[in-house]
Amino acid sequence: MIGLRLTGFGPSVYTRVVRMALAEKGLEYEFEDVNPFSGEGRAAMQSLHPMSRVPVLEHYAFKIYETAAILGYLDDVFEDAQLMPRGAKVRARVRQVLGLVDCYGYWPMVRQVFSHGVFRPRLGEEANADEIKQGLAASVPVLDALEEIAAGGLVLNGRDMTRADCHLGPMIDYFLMQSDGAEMLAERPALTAWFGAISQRPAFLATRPDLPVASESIA
Ligand SMILES: N[C@@H](CCC(=O)N[C@@H](CS)C(=O)NCC(=O)O)C(=O)O
Repeated sequence: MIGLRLTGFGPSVYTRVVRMALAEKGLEYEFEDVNPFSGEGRAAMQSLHPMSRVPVLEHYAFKIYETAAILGYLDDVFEDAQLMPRGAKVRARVRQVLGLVDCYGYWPMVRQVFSHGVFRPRLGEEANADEIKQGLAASVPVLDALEEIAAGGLVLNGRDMTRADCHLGPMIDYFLMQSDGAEMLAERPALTAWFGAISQRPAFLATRPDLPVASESIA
């Protein structure tokens, strides 16, 4: 036992980011599944996270939240299979991708396009077509920025696994489940090649959430 406990939510992309990093590093951990979108889950998360968000990592008595900080902690404590490469430029690119994803990518790609275009309909919940439209429009400059970075070859190259791959992979996986999202990715060759490579990795496949299938809809 190495004292790692992750509190997260099955379908959550940020939870999967951490799970991918743990899998890439070959680390075992206990998993506590809490739905932060439910009243009960929010209440349960309050003692762990001031905003009742997931994921939260505990390492014995040390608790850390914010996904980028969690990945950094894992690399610092468990030095094998580093997800932060050496070299000023490549490290800057890794951090740039994390910033882009957190500040500009997560909301439109996941909370607008995926949630309203895929997840809510599968759950039989109400979805809003305007959210999808706005999310797709807001995703364009984010995808363009990521395409330029991927084409540069330092990170998102499908060869060297980094924190940037873990952070972005789960979000693109969800974004592609919406048909317009898939078309938008197909128009960007460097990102398409990158995603083709990382989506074959055992850590990516082993952490893929079990989403409700359309026929299971409760609508
Ligand atoms: N900045 C946080 C974001 C975490 C986050 O937004 N997690 C989502 C699930 S993917 C969540 O807990 N959402 C609950 C809510 O919005 O109330 C991080 O990097 O960990």
